[in-house]
Amino acid sequence: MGVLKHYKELLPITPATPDVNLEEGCTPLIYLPRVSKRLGIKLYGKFEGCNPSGSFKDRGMVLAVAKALEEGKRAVICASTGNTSASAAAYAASQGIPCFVLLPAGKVALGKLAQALMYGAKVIAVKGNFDRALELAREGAEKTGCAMVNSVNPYRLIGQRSGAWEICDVLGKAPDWHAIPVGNAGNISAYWAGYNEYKKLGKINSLPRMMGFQAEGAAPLVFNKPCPNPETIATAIRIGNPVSAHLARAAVNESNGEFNSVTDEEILAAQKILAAEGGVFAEPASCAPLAGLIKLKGLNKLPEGITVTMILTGNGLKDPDTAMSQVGKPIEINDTLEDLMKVLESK
Ligand code: AN7
Repeated sequence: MGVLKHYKELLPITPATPDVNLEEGCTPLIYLPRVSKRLGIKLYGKFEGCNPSGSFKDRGMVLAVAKALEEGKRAVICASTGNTSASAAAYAASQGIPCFVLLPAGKVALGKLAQALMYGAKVIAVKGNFDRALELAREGAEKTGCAMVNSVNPYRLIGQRSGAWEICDVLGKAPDWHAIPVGNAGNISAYWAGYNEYKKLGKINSLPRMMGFQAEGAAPLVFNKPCPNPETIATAIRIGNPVSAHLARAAVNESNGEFNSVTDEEILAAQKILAAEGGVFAEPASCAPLAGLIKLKGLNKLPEGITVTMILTGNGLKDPDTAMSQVGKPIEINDTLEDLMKVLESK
């Protein structure tokens, strides 16, 4: 039914809020038996890749675009490592308003670029990194009156709280740990706010430890200082100066959580494990939490038997290039049964 309808009572919806809806939300919370066994925990992946534009961004974008229209704005603008732009472009298309997206040139996964272009956004490749593109987008929004739909827009984070509500609605409780990738640091902040709201409403009686994971080459929250030249294969979280750093720090401190970093190699290994032992194909950034859990297990810092939800923030199909560089090629055969049998009977 879409996030705005599903959680109408918990969102700032007024009679004047337009009914924007791409049937986002209600994504599957998938129990992962084989990966759980490997880690000695109960592990669930919330597969945000099932959202209409293939990432968690749709939860907040639907509200941000609805409120922009309600406030009389007639165009949206954002900077993005890819998923925000795909989501903004999709909702703008559904409402028939222009969308401008600023991307770090050459550093956006192919599927995300294809999406923004197909949805009809004006796509601007900035010769600079995401952090610089975000500064430019903010200035452009101020000068033109376009609605800024990055997570500096408060409605983005309010809509993203719905992920936490869904987890609690399905589990009937909060998880022990909430594991999540951290880039611009909005999502971890939104989830923490969402869990707290549910606790206040008496829908859950405990709160999870918020465990944030960053790529080692782009880990300003782990190393406690901005990273001027962020670099990682997980381009979605190639961010050096997160706008919601203060909120994310508060979430981790208040929940007795942690920030940890993982290497690109660990991320790629985790992506393969999630696919080959979990049956779920998530993009590299989304696999930072699993990489982190594996790392913590190796350090004897993962308690036995706990319930962990990890947020699989984006669909693996968005970044086919990275995936293909990690796996072998198909086995090519002549169109004969003899050739086929050779393959089927080989060890
Ligand atoms: C798959 O699209 O910042 O910590 O511009 O695409 O809330 O930023 C994407 C971020 C994790 C990090 N996983 O979330 C953008 C953008 C995926 C992402 C994150 C992003 P935040």
